[in-house]
Amino acid sequence: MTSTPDAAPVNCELRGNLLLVTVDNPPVNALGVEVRRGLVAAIEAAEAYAVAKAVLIVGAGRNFIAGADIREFGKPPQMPTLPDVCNRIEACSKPVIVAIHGAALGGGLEIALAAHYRLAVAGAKLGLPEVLLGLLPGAGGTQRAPRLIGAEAALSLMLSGKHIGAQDALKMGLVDRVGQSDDVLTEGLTYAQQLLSEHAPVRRTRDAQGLADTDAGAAAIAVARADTAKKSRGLLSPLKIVDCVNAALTLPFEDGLRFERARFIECLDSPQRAALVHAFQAERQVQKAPETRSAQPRPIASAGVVGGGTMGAGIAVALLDAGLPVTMIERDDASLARGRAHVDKVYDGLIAKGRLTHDAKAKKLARFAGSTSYDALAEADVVIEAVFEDMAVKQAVFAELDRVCKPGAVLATNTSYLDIDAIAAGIARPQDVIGLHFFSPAHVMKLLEVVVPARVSADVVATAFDLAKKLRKVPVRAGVCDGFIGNRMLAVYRAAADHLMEEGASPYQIDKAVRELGFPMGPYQVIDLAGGDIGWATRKRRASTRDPNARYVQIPDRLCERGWFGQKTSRGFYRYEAGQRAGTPDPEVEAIIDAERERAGITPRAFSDEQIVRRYMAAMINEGANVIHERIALRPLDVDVTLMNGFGFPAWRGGPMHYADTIGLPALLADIREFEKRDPLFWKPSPLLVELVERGETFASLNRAM
Ligand code: 3H9
Repeated sequence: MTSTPDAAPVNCELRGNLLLVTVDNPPVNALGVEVRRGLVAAIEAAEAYAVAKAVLIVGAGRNFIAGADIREFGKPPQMPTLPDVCNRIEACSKPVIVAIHGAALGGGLEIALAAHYRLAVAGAKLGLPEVLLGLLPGAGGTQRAPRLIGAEAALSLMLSGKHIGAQDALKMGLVDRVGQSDDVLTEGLTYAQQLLSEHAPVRRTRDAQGLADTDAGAAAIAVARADTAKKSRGLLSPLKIVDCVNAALTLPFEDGLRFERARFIECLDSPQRAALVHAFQAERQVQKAPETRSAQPRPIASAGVVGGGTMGAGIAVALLDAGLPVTMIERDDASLARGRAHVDKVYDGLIAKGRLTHDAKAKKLARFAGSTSYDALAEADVVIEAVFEDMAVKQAVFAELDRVCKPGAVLATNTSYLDIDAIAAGIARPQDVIGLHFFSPAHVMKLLEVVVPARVSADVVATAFDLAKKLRKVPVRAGVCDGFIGNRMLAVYRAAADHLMEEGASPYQIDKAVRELGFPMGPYQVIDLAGGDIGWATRKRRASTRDPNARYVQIPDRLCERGWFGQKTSRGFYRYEAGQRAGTPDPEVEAIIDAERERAGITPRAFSDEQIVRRYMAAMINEGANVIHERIALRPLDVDVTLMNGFGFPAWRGGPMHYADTIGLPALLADIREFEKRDPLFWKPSPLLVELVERGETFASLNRAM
């Protein structure tokens, strides 16, 4: 079905003895106030027309209904509310049938649950993903879903936020029928006529018996409660979902609805909801880089990867998973064999976890080829270089690519910090050179920094965004500078952590404070995981260009000099017992830190966790502001998406720039000015932060303005 631009958001049409109600609110038929009013009016009309014997609700365009309109959250409520709409549908005295195609999510599925009969066609995606937005299904979903499909299945849907297909929904009892074809209107009309001819009665989900076995319900709730307490650290809505299902089990329907409404409003008003909705919207905004509007992407049907190390292999897997044929180049047979082995290992890991079959692996690998000759890349549409991080090595690779690749091929580098303008300048086609900065493991991590050098043509940038979509990555447009967006910020906030450590906080306290903020790991756990030798090599390489007046904390070097590189050597900032990934604090490390403090002439002092977090976050945000100020990132939201998708920043805090707005920019600037008194070289307030404070504005105002 297609939608017309000025159509009313809900259209009613009599089709014989059936009232056909079409929700038509592009792009995703969200349940904004006009749609809610339209749906109530449609039900009233159905009640009023004697000729209408039943109601069929469908969605126009690509989806049934994607849920409540998230743009209305945080604004004054407008009547009718979505629970009112669902209740009105359920109360209708004539059978209400929904026919679902595309997304029936959140409030969209709640509309379906309130209807009396449900059909879905192949390709339908059903789910209650509110939890991912810091919410719970608040239009009766927590009360109706368990009654319809039982507490366990309902909890699983609501706590995971996952989408399920039509067949699974049928098995679960979420829908009554799966259409024979994907023509949702025809399927819906046929089903409705059949129900009418059978004199099918009005059948209300509130009366369904999914919770009749109260022992099974109570057991599912107990398991979910224990699991949620463990897994959903810091999150507000998951436990409330469990409470609501408990209410469904223990309270009459109307009371359960009231209970749900109160919990929903608590979630709606929480900063977590604001942060998670920001994260959702920001992830969509980053896809719309200026070049994606001004230029057409080049076609990408085949890819090459230069380098078969961990990064190259991960990138190859990401490309293979996107269905592309991939050619890997290595300098000799032994290196190529290692590259293949890396790719194999990734897939074997998935097979071991039951996420991939041997057959599927074989099919993917049938598209994988390796060569020691660059000539094998002659037909590739895109080549991604992932060789050793050294300018001369990279330039040599690009000279080869320039020699062998066909005109128009996109030539990408996966460098983490080298000057891509310099790489591009070395060859005859700088307009084709771009940065595609993947994060390790490259086939898993969602973030892809699309680094845009000065001379690249717009269609190459558009191609990079198009490729990111194929790879199911979240692309963020970044400018060229040392470390681009993410690693540049990381260098600064890690340095701030080192300063704290040298001044008296233990790495264990810093890690704990950062974890409590919501990060999965603290900075020293991350170093131990990645390998301390990586940062050490970079520090040594940069030693000659470092500002001799800048503060340099030597503690990490002292550990590396002992060969303590982290998990892989069983010692780093932590000690790791054989086979254990969790480390334990190491008194010898603490002694080394003490000695270093003494050598640096620092008398250690105590820090509270709050002081640690304030300083750590101030460093991160200040550098984020610099990155925006220098146009390395387009907007604050690009920084947020980068940190959330590549650096473990908790989505429920919305990224560092959103977080900065929540704590207030004047307070943040005051902190930075205070730190500046002790270390003016490190702590220079970002001009953008100063400007925003002077104007009384927020980072969010910049997201809106651009
Ligand atoms: C809820 O329902 C609460 C209720 O329980 C209780 C209430 C009382 N509202 O993702 P796309 C926009 S909470 C407004 O790129 P796709 C989106 O921002 C809601 N706008 O497309 C984008 O805008 P733009 C529970 C929305 O095809 C455009 O649509 N529902 C909404 O890749 C296209 O989006 C959810 O959490 C919305 N609800 O994927 C579902 N959804 O063009 C959230 C999307 O300006 N939505 N937009 O950038 C999705 O998961 C995906 O959008 C969907 C389509 C799968 C539907």
